[in-house]
Amino acid sequence: MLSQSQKDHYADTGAIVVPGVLDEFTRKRMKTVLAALVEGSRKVSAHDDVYDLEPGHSADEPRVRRIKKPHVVDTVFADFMRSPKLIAILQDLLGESVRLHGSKLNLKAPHFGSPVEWHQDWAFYPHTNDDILAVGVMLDDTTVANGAMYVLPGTHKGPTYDHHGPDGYFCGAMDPDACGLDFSKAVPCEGPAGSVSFHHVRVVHGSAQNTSDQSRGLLLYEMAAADAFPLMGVGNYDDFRSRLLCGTETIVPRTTVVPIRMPLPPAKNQGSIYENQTAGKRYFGFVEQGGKKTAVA
Ligand SMILES: O=C(O)CCC(=O)C(=O)O
Repeated sequence: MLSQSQKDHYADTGAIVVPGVLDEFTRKRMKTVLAALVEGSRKVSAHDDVYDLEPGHSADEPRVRRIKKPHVVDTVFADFMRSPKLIAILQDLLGESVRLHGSKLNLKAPHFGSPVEWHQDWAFYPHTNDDILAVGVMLDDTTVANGAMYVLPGTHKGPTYDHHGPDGYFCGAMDPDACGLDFSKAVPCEGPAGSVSFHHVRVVHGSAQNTSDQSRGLLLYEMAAADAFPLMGVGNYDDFRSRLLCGTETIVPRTTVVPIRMPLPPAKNQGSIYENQTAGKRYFGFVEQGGKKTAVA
């Protein structure tokens, strides 16, 4: 459960980091499962239903940037999202009834882990109300050096920014020059391994390349109040219902006045946020090395 000041901080800024939510035993199990998955990626040469691969991935040097839907891939990830400690925090922030929208595990390997450009998750999956957040489980000690996610406090109360590229197609990234935001005010979500960040679906966030020699794993669960219905449709209704984690299901959406832009026409580069964002302008796509700006693929 959260204290009142933690709840207030989330309401004011759009994000909080709570240490010690993931126990050490489960974290080690997750790391073991993850190591086996990365090992298994040696047999894979293109993105598929499980793997999103870094540029330069090969059988000799496996480079995985995302495990897609980890809650479907291994029970350790499915079990943790139902753990009482996590559910209690979700109910504090979203209400009694909570449904999983989706999950992903973003990996940033030492020195080449891909950046994620500034965006709002809301631009990808608008709903009938915005009682939705992403849970970020830190599988490693997480610092700015190994690619901690940054959030721009208070932006969850502002507009929904344009996430379309110059060709008019959705690209999952804001134009850092046109949006008028001061990114120097962004705050990193840092914490020791086992900490968990919670960020509001509308808060602007992104993360830089991992320039350190420490890996950074971030297990993300997108969680919605059960009465928030996705405007792009529920897809398979049996699957939708099976993702209710606590409380009671409903077929009566709660609608609130929220700024919405649809992610349409769909991104030309499908597959993952990394693919979508290749069509947009880059902010994090450069690293400073020895005073020189170097483009990151
Ligand atoms: O991995 C990260 O640092 C950011 C993840 C994120 O924002 C996303 O995948 O939508």
